[in-house]
Amino acid sequence: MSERLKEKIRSKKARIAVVGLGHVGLPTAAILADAGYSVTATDVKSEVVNAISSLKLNTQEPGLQEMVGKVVEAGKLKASVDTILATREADVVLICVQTPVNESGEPDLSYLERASRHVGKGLTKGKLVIVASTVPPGTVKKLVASILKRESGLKFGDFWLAHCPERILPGKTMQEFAQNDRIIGGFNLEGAEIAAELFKSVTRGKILIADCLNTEVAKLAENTFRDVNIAYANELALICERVGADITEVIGLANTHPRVDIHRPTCGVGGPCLVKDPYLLLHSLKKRGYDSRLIRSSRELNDYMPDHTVKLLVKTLKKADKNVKSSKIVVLGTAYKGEVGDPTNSPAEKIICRLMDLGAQVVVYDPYCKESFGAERVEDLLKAVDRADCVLVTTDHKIFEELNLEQIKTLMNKTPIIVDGKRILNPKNVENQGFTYSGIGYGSTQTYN
Ligand code: SAJ
Repeated sequence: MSERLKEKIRSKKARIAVVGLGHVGLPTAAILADAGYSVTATDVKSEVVNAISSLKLNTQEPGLQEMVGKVVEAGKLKASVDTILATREADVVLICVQTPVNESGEPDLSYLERASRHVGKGLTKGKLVIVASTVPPGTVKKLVASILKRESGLKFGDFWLAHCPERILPGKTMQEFAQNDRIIGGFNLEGAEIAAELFKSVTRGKILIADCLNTEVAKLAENTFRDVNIAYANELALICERVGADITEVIGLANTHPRVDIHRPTCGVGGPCLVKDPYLLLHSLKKRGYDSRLIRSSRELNDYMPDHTVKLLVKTLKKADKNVKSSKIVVLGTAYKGEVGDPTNSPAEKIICRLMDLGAQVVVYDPYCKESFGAERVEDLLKAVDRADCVLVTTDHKIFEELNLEQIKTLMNKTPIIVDGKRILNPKNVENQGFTYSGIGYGSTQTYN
């Protein structure tokens, strides 16, 4: 039976359903359709489905809009709200739904449960189900497998189940999907091998097969590694501020060691993944009577950085005899990271709210992201900085690295200040242009660049 499905996949005759059309599901559906498969993309939100059918996508992902247009017009991709029917007609089903955590850091697997129920109702013998979502350890073998069995009435062996977590970087999704190595976890080996056939047809990267428990933990390890690494960079930044060193130079020097790769410090970690994936792991550990102090304290330190940034800004204003209450502050960037328009968990939210609580006049400028978190949003940078006391960089969009400081200075109030929350500006350049420069991890006045 598995050979027949593998052959259908190899010949691109396999019909595919992709469930959940967020920043992973939609590119997945488009890329599989572009590879030649007939794909039905489903989502419970009719507005998401209509946006695809009418080609009115709300995405800034480079290349995605064009690819969706191409495959929809070619009839290779269609969108629907009916996951049960899509599953019934499919040979392979990919579940790409979100796995958020709630305020108290508990996983909210309701989206995955609902998707699994719908897939289960449409599941018949001989299909492969792949979970692409990032999940707590044991979720695929326990939660998903049991829902699929219950809803379909099938037993193991009648269908296959695998886990293939995404590693795509929003902003580079289309090329990363095609080039990254993939880890594929099988409920059993046969399921992993069939899933490998599918991904072989759409990626140039290596395909690594393992048990799905190991791939669940590996995916969480990847993102908690990044969060811990960023927390370490932030810890070093706080140290540099106190010892009078410059974190950017310190990391630049340390990373010349062949086996050191320290990430970049930040005014805060945002995005859909790094802020919640550690809690998917921590929560499952708590149930097992263990707490990872390292992962938890790293998350807490990263969550502290927006507060630290506000403290730094207030201190810098004070040094220039300015009071935050009567200051106009321009926040550059509400997207959670550079070159994207997504404000999900952006550190700018906490920073803007705090500054407004302190009585500052806050204006926001971000050409990628419409969100302003309650502050005034200005479409034009020069209007934003007009009569401003301080410019605060909170997103590392490339255009913020090339600010026309000379022009900006003429528009700002006297003793203009720049606070660099992403360390994307050169302190000496900024100071030579007549600004007071302050930044995360910038304690040094002895920089030589
Ligand atoms: N950040 C730093 N310093 C760094 C790197 C990142 O402060 O050195 C900040 C960013 O500014 C951002 C946050 O961390 O606020 C997360 O950024 P990120 O570059 O890690 O990217 P994400 O959150 O978009 O993570 C995505 C995730 N993939 C998907 O959502 C499909 C995640 O699962 C991936 O592991 C990650 O890309 C990746 O690096 O591939």
